[in-house]
Amino acid sequence: MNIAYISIGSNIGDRLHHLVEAVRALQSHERIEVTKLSSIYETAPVGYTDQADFLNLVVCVATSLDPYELLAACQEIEIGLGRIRDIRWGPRTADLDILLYNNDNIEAEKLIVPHPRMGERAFVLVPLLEIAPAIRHPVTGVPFNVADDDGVILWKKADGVGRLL
Ligand code: A4P
Ligand code: MG
Repeated sequence: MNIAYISIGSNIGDRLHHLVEAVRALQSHERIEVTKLSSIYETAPVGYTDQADFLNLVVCVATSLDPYELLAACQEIEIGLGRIRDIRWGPRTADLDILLYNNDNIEAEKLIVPHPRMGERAFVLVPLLEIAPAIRHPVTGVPFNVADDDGVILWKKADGVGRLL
């Protein structure tokens, strides 16, 4: 079984509903099991800043899918939740990014793992470190740490995968 961490963000409409539906869709995939779920954080937009605040969380999954199959599953879930890609880094109903997949280092055209921007993003690192406090960068071996958690506020404390769904 493979272990992956996935970051989920939403900043359009009923953000909590979109996160819950995304986690539910992952959990209901026959080759994915959600094993850990972080708290939900409300986060100021990074990159393209003229947009609403996000809700973000991170899940840990156990999966028999390979990384490309997992990416395809994530993209199907995004589409199912009505995601339309227009502005890069822009508003979205649900964005699922693969942060880590085992200790793999993947640099393909469609998939880069570890996610290239994860180390600078408090909206990824705060929830990731909540569920995986000892995690290290698989290539450098350096532990991840949050330099600045400004703009990341605890919004709903984690109470288990079963309770959220
Ligand atoms: N892709 C490459 N590597 C990966 C990966 N590890 N996981 C490719 C998922 N996708 C990966 O993504 C564009 C392409 O990235 C995909 O087709 C896939 O083949 P996208 O989801 O279509 O577009 P995007 O999300 O706008 O771009 P990207 O680069 O994923 O954006 P980011 O860097 O994820 O930024 N601020 C807050 N507070 N919270 C957020 O959640 N999210 C973003 C999105 C910006 N600012 C944010 C948040
Ligand atoms: Mg994305």
